[in-house]
Amino acid sequence: MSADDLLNRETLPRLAPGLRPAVDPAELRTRVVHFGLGAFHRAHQAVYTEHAAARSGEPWGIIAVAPRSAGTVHALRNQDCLYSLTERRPDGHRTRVVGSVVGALAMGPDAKAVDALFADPEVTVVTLTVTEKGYHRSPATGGLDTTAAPVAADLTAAPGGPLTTVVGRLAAGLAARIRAGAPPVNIVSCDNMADNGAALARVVHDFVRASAWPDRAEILDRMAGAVAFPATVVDRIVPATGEADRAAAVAALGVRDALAVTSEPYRQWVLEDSFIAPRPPWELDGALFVPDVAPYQLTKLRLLNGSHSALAHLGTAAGLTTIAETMAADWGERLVRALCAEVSPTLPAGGPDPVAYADALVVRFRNPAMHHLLRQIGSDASLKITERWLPALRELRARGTSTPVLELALAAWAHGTRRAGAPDASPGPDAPSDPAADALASCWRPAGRPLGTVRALLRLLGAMDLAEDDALTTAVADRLPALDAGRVEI
Ligand code: CS2
Repeated sequence: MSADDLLNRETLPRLAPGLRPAVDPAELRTRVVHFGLGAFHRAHQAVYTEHAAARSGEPWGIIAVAPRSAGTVHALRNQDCLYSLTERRPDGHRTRVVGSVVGALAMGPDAKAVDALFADPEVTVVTLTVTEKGYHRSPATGGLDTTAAPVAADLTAAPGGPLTTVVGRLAAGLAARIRAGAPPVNIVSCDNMADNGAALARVVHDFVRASAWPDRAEILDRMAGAVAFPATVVDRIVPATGEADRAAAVAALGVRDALAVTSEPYRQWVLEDSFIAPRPPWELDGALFVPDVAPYQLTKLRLLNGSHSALAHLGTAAGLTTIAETMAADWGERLVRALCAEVSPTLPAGGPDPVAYADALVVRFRNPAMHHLLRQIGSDASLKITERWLPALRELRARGTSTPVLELALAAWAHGTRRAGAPDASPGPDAPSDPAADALASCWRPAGRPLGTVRALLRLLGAMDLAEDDALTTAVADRLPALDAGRVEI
């Protein structure tokens, strides 16, 4: 065996036993369909499913569907869907191959095969990691934005015609499953949104309602008893894989792995106990099933993701590149603790203790073995900060509580929207990306009116109320000059 060989089922038996998967992929059956083939799924749900199968002896295998990236599908197939996961600890790392993915499909080109999966009675779980933008929610209503070009195109697609949105794909697949009388199915959102189950149910229902299907009313009616949308909280820090990570995987495995992923050692999955159909016994691998995930979800979104985004935007303004670098700066740890303290009064009872949670965050973010780019976290911010910062900001301001840390974070984000899109300062290759980048940049015209810009930016996020809050917008605008000079003042 040499480093020229590729990881696949043929080379797998030659790997040291400790590197091999917990299951024999040949013994698994397709019972879970996952949309979104990214590193996060491979380092999180795929691991829980692998352990659930290994510990229960039940053959839960995953077919992963890539909404867009046919390249990843090709690469996975080349490796018989095997890939390695390297857990990076401050004191070293541990690599092993994950074996729960048994097939990979590209949503467009493999539409027929995806249809067949929805009709398959053995498939009782569909999971999703498609990021906030995959839901096409209207910032104003939270419902499906039927005016978004890809959604509008899917709504008018001929029956059986190509669909490009995951929401449209799910709605069509579920409708076909219901028409065929196949058994109930669980649709599990694993994206970082409050009440993600209900958010997904809403856009799928909205799609059916807006469709031209003659039986749409009946489908909506029957969906209630045939489809569950449990809410879930997923947690694991998974930086995008870089060249150094791939090289480390070759060194550990002795074979090439184009799909290597790396993560922190920590992982957590909390799920609403409202499944309607068989599912992998993820609890055998530590997943928590609870009646209400909200306390966990809001703690995770507002403290972890909230401080992640704040570090990303402030760190970018200060010219830094990674989370570990922000934590090495004199303001990093203070920022995390101050943001957690500011926001924690908005968290419902019943979740983790916020002070212990902040302590744990500091340790996780400090992990020097992780190379987590601020660019990755700062991207799509117009969709992320509406989940991570604005609801807490709103609640605190309604109570008359001061919000200096969230104001600073908002100022850093606003600062970056100018840099990211202004015609006179075109974004560098390392600038975070955002689907709304052009609209955000246009809020900076005419130049020289930061207060008006801050208001316009908030309006663009659908936060009309916050845009009208003069004390808030003034405080945010007042923070801009220091950030323009690369200073983080906390
Ligand atoms: C991060 C998350 O990229 C981001 O926006 O905040 O991916 C974060 O690493 C995970 O949610 C941690 O569970």
